[in-house]
Amino acid sequence: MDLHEKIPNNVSLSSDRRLQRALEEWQPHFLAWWREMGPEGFQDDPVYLRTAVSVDASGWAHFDYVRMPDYRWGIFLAEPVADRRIGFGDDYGKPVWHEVPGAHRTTLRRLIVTQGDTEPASVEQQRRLAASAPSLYDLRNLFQVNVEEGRHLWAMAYLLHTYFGRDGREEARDLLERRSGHPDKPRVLAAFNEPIEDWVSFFMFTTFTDRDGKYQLLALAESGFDPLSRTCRFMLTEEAHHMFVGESGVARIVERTAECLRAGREPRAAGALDVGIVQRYLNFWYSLSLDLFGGEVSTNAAQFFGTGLKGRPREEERHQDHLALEGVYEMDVYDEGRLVRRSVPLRSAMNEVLRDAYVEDCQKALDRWNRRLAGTGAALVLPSRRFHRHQGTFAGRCFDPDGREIDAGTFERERAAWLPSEADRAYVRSLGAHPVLEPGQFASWIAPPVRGINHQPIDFRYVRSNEA
Ligand code: BYC
Ligand code: FE
Ligand code: FE
Repeated sequence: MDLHEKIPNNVSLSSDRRLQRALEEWQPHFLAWWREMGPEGFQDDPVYLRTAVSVDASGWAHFDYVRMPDYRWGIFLAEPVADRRIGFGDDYGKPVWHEVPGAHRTTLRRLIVTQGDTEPASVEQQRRLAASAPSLYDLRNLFQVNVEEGRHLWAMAYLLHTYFGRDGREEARDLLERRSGHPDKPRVLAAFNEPIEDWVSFFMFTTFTDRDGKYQLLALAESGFDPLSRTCRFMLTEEAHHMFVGESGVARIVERTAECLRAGREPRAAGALDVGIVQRYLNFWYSLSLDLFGGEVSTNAAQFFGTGLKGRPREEERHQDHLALEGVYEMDVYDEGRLVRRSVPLRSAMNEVLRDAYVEDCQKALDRWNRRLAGTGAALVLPSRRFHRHQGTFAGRCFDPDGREIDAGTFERERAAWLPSEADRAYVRSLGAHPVLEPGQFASWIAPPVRGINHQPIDFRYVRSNEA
């Protein structure tokens, strides 16, 4: 582990002078991007952050105060697996690639760029949230997520620089040029161009959109291109915390709501959120996140699988047939305007296979939230996968949250019942008009966490702001 290098890494960067120079050239551009597009405010305040110091499962993290621009962003790959073999697709059983196979170069680069693009995008989306932070604890968690997404960007920039020559360098620069929501140079995937202007959105995003990240990373961790696999395996260890932030954030919101309901109080009268508004934010971010899996039937997905570049989560344990040439997936798709049942060749249905695993995982999060609501008569539900979709076979049509097709006029009339309205957003904004920055204090709409970070007390000074 070279932790004291300019770029901390476990890839022996110092033995490859050319690569080291290229990355040291990219680094100031990254820092300039962070200054411009990273969190607004608090850049000079010490934040109690976790930094990667080793890649083994037993305690890779080190906690200390650090100013965000001084964060030790580095390049960390999970340890190699000896004699690893390609686990699926046409090259099943052959040794994994340590260099980019020429025939798959463009496809692979595109996958890496798509993954890499989401990381800085999320930082950009979340950059104004500090001004409405519900507590120092939450502020710190936001910044932790932000610096780690920054590190995920480093991970993909490393692959582009190391394995894709000149065009890789250009792609790595472009990752710092696109901007979330920008009319001329937007981020690649739709959900990453949506603003995240309040903390309810932030917690829903880290629950649902970071969870897409988990599933995409699980699929890429299976890749026959070993450097990508190792990179994604280590990223997954960081991803778990992002989903914890989201899921526990919503759980704490719901906790407050449930307290009000049990006491026979209207949640809004106590400065909390009613179940309806939580459900509408959930509907919005869940449906956008479903879109991130791509079309139900996809030749791209078939190609990713066939070429051994992107597999299914835990391919070896979960599946017997690693070629997936014979199986079919039964699904409803639109054909000439009519919904019909189709047997889709399994390889072309890989996006849906991944989406299935994701939906199941999301349902578990909802079950945990609903336990907090027990006894109140209220519950949260996942809307139908058809609801509010912009990619795939259901895009361009209207469905209610139960999945019944409706006409566009009905959808528009019901929109405010199903998706966050301007009034909802205004209400949530009003709750965050002032940040709560006193240690141990929490905004009215969110319960304190059960415990602090890294065994620290809940009223710990997680961000040492406003200090001389
Ligand atoms: N928005 O064959 P199709 C994360 C495009 S999140 C806009 O149906 P495919 C994170 C598609 O590119 C994980 N465009 O889909 C989370 C294609 O374009 P072309 C990110 C979309 O290609 C929180 C066309 O539609 N990682 O890490 O099988 C914070 C038809 O596509 C969208 C990855 O995504 C969309 N939602 O699947 C921070 C992994 N969906 O070819 C980080 C890498 C589809 O017609 N990416 N399109 O020009 C992939 O594996 C695939 O590109 C996708 C799309 C799964 C995204
Ligand atoms: Fe990430
Ligand atoms: Fe993440």
